[in-house]
Order: sequence, then structure tokens, then C-alpha cells
Amino acid sequence: MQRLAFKMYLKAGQTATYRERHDALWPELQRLLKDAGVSEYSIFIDEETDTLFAFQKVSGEGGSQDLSDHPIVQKWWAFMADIMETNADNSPVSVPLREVFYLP
Ligand code: RM4
Repeated sequence: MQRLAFKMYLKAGQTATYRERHDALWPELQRLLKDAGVSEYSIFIDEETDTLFAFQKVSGEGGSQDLSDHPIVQKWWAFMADIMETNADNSPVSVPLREVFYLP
């Protein structure tokens, strides 16, 4: 089991919308993430900088950001693109973070 963390960037003033959309996360996307081995997926917001901090446990080959070929993920990323900093393909800009401490 791997622990992955990464940051993403929200456009200013979009915290409430971001939260609302994740409160209603599509069941098919939830299922896809679970089936890919992603669990304990949390996303925190630093409201001073609109930086999102994501953490997840991963038991498969890769984490949520490695599912870019999947049509459900592409559809979700297109849906989220209006409120996030994105790459040209609508994927959110995701910067991997290195773990420097862990207390099991
Ligand atoms: C985030 C972002 C991530 C996705 C989660 C569910 O806003 O789009 O890529 O894994 O939602």
C-alpha cells in the first residue's frame, strides 16, 4: 500500500462550488477510484492560497491522477476545468508531494 499526496490549484472564490461538486461526486467515479485501489482519499484546501492538498492510499498500479485515459475521469476533469488550474487536456495541474514524516 502506497500513500500518495499531491497539490492542485483552485481558481479564486471557488471553494464552495468545489465542495458542492465533491459532496455529489458521481457514483461511477467513486466506483472507478475504489476499483483502481484508491482509498482514504481526502482533499484539503488552503484558503489563503486556494491550494488543494490531496492524500490517498493506493493499492494498485497508480493513484487517481494516473487514470487519465478513462472516459469517466476525462468527463470529470472537463466538468471541473472551469474552477481549477488545468493543463491543455483539462487534467488538473497536479504536483506530487514527497512524504517527510509518517506516524503509523
Ligand atoms: C478533484 C480532481 C482530481 C479527482 C478528484 C475526485 O477535483 O479532479 O483529479 O481525483 O477531484
